[in-house]
Amino acid sequence: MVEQTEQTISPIGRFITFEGGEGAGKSTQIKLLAQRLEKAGLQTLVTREPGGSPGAEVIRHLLLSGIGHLIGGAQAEALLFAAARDDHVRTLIEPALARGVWVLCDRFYDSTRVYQGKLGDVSPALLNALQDVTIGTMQPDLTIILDVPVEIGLKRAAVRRGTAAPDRFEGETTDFHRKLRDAYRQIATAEPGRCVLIDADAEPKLVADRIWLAVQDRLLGWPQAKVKAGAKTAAKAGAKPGKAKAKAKTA
Ligand code: Z5A
Repeated sequence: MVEQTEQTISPIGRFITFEGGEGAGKSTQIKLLAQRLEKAGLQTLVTREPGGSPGAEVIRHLLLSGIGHLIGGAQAEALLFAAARDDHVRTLIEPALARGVWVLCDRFYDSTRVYQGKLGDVSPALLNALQDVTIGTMQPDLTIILDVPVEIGLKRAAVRRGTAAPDRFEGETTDFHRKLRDAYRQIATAEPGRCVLIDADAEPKLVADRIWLAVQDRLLGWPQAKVKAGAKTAAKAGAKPGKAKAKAKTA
């Protein structure tokens, strides 16, 4: 079961998703951001996809074993990811946001769009239908896309894996991972209001600082973010949970 932390009191819940290719550093950075938010007096919950809720964690095991792919290719996987997401959103994410918690999620629907859509050729019509059923009009307030050169990400992932066998997704080719990176960069370009592309090819502390500036700038409305980052965009505080609209920014 994924680590979940809930600490202090938050006035407004926010939904932040982390995306990126293999070894981009999502798990590392999500924990660092949670620590900073808690220090700022905000209540956080760290979760992940696939998984996050007890039902979705069961489906995670199926997906990472490769069974979904074996029985029906990328389309069957898309259905399984959607089933897991439905449980995760209904039982964990929405209730937490309603309580004013800041929810930080390691991967969300952009992963389906990239892995099953762009790379797996599942039709946009099916993906849109699944999205309607699982999340409706709910959207992350902010999506942090961590960007690293493929070779570096794969090297990091190999070090972390050690002698364990690669899972269904880790076993893909370098070409697959290159296309993955391109697809994420395209999402960042197409949806600058929701997404921020972060250069994650740096020391973890430096990457964490870049993320923190983006969060301050877009969700907390702290002016020092603009000063330190030399950022051009204004923060958009006060939007409804799950509905924030901020301007484009790349860090
Ligand atoms: N998937 C999908 O197909 N469709 C969907 O809808 C969803 C998911 C939701 C889940 O894998 C798989 O499911 C995923 C996509 C697919 N497949 N892949 N690949 P997962 O949950 O098991 O793992 P992941 O999400 O892919 O995580 P990851 O890429 O393996 O790792 P990461 O979270 O991005 O990185 P990390 O664990 O923080 O760091 C990796 C290592 O690098 C670790 O040893 C760190 O200490 C090190 N690290 C981290 N940051 C740095 C920096 N800055 N410098 C140096 N070293 C670092």
